[in-house]
Amino acid sequence: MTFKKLFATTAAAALVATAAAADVRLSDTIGTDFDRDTFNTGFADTGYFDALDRDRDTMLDENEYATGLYADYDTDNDVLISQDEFDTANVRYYGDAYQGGAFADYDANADGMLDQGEFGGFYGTDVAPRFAEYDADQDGFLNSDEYASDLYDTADVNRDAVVTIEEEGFFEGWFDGDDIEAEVQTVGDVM
Ligand SMILES: [Ca+2]
Ligand SMILES: [Ca+2]
Ligand SMILES: [Ca+2]
Ligand SMILES: [Ca+2]
Repeated sequence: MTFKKLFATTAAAALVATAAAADVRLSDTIGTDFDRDTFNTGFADTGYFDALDRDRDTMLDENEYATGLYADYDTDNDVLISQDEFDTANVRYYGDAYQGGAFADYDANADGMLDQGEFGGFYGTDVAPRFAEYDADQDGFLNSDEYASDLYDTADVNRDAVVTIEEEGFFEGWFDGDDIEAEVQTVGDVM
C-alpha cells in the first residue's frame, strides 16, 4: 500500500471515527501500525519531499523547509498568512503547547497578514530550533528521512510512537491534495 493510499484510507477512517475515543490506533482500523518506519518509508513515495526540494539536491536547506511551511500554513493559497491560518497551523504543529510569539509580533507592517519576509521572522525565532533538532547528522540540511521524522513526531503530539486518530488530523490539514510543487514555487523564498 502506498502512503497516498494509506493516507486516503486513514483520513476516511478518521472522519468516520471522529466521535470515537481519541486513543483508537490505526491498527484497529486499517490493520497496520502507523509507526515511524512505516511512515518514513511511505513518505518517500509521496513526492512531497521532492516538491519542497526546489533546487533538487535531495536535501532541504532552511529556506526550502521554511517555504514548505509557508505553503502549508497558507491553506487558502492566497500566498499570505492570515491570523486564522497562523493560529490553526500552530495548533496543528504544536498542539495546545504552542509557546511562540503572537501573530502581531511578526506582522511588522500591521496589515493583518504575514507575507514571506514576515513569516521568515517567525521561522527564525520560533521554528529554526526544530530544524536543528531534526538535522540528526548536523550537516545543515534535512534529508528525506530526517524530514519525515520531524513530520512523524509533529503528528505524534504526545510522543508515544503511536499516531492516534486524533493526531492524524495533522495529516488531513497537511496533505490537503493541493499541487504542492506549484505552491512552493509561487511562494518562493521566505528567508
Ligand atoms: Ca534542496
Ligand atoms: Ca492565506
Ligand atoms: Ca504583514
Ligand atoms: Ca542532515
